[in-house]
Amino acid sequence: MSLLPDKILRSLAFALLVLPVFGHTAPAAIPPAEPRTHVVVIENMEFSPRVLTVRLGDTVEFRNIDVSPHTVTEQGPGKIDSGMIEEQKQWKLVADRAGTLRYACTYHPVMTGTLIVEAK
Ligand SMILES: [Cu+2]
Repeated sequence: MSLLPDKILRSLAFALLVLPVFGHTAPAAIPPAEPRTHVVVIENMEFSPRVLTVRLGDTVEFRNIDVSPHTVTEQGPGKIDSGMIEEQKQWKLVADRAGTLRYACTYHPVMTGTLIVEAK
């Protein structure tokens, strides 16, 4: 019986010394990726890249380095519209909706692009 308190003490020591270590070294869940910023260049009447895949929460910067203004305007029922992006200007879109966004330039409907937003 005289060993019992000793055992209890050892168990306590184990709990106090070892468990916190385990607590710190236990494999953590992979943290969600930090939001990123992607760039779509508008040049020579084209969006480049024409198809871009991003993750929910990412930012897409449309950078117009062309010689004329353009827009990024969602096709279909969507409402996303940059309005006029003048030469040497940019417009940023935060991807806050998962799915496929098809867009075109209002002034030049042949200019099209696709943004694929993946859920996290
Ligand atoms: Cu255009």
